[in-house]
Amino acid sequence: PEAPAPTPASTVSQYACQRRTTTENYNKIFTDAFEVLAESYEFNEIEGPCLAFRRAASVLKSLPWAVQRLGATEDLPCLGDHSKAVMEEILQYGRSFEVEKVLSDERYQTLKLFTSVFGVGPKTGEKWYRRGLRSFSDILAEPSIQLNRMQQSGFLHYGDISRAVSKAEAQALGNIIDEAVRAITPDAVLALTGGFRRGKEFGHDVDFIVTTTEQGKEKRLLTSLIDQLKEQGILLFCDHQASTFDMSKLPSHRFEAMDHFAKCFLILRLEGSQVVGGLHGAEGDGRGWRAVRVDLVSPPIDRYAFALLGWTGSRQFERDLRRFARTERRMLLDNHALFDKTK
Ligand code: 8DG
Ligand code: MN
Ligand code: MN
Repeated sequence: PEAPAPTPASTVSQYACQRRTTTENYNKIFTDAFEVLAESYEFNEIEGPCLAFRRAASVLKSLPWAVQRLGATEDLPCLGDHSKAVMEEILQYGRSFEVEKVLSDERYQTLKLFTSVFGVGPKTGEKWYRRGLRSFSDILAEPSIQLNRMQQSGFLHYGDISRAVSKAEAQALGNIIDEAVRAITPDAVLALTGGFRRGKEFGHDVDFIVTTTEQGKEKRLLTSLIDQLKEQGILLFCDHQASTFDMSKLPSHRFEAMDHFAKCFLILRLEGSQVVGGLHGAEGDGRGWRAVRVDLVSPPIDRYAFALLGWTGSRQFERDLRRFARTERRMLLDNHALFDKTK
């Protein structure tokens, strides 16, 4: 096949939402390094450089070619001196010493491990680290630690939910949820969103939007759906957050990472999934089912488009879409609405 026409670096937009990006990443060696550094800054609550490395990674991911010399990055946006220095190291030595230093750092390793548990964020991870805890057995043996319900499920299903979810598994879950919502109401609307909507082959969870064409009926739908899944015996964990959405309070002028729609963070039991020995022990071996993380969000139907757009991701794409709306169009975008600031 013919090689794709090279994208000139000077035409690459600073906004992720203005860049055509394939699912293939030709610059993984650099973007993996940037992600380690971004995460390390995140663990230390240093927001600027964290975002800068994530932005730089996003730019490199959009290129249909691999960067082979630093000169090729000259006209690319969002690559600062620090990013370029890391790339230079990798180009010259095949690895970055700064990244290796982070990877061998005990605090980074411990926070990375702790935050890999469902329900454990950087704050909790940090708290446990400061108390001298370094491993899961340290945590589970510490009598003064009260794990919340989410963290208990996180540990219980750790092996399964650390394992990537395949597209086939996402589709199987989609069928189960589709059948369940259609049993509740014939006017149900179900959409697969998140990474799988973007065409990814694997994900860390499966994200769905569920609603109905009848405005207002959606809140009962989510509750009924959870009851259905419980009756089927496949609900392993459920954290249900009721809607706090209020149309009259829009627009919200502050940047909001979270939206106000009813949603739930679930762990579901998926039958008949091919479970082979995974990275993290033999939890699933020979069992015929696996645990999967599922997110459901339930906006009223007149907010459907915004919810779908907001939950499709990626996080960087969403961030830049909002920044583009604000800076280039004088508009406010979030998961609820789009506002023209001049009107
Ligand atoms: P992955 O699961 O395959 O790792 O990737 P993903 O599907 O892109 O990530 P995600 O963490 O499942 O998030 C999907 C999108 O949903 C992402 O763009 C952020 C968006 N999102 C919201 N609100 C919330 C929220 O309250 N929690 C989470 N986890 N994601 C949210 O708009
Ligand atoms: Mn997802
Ligand atoms: Mn999700």
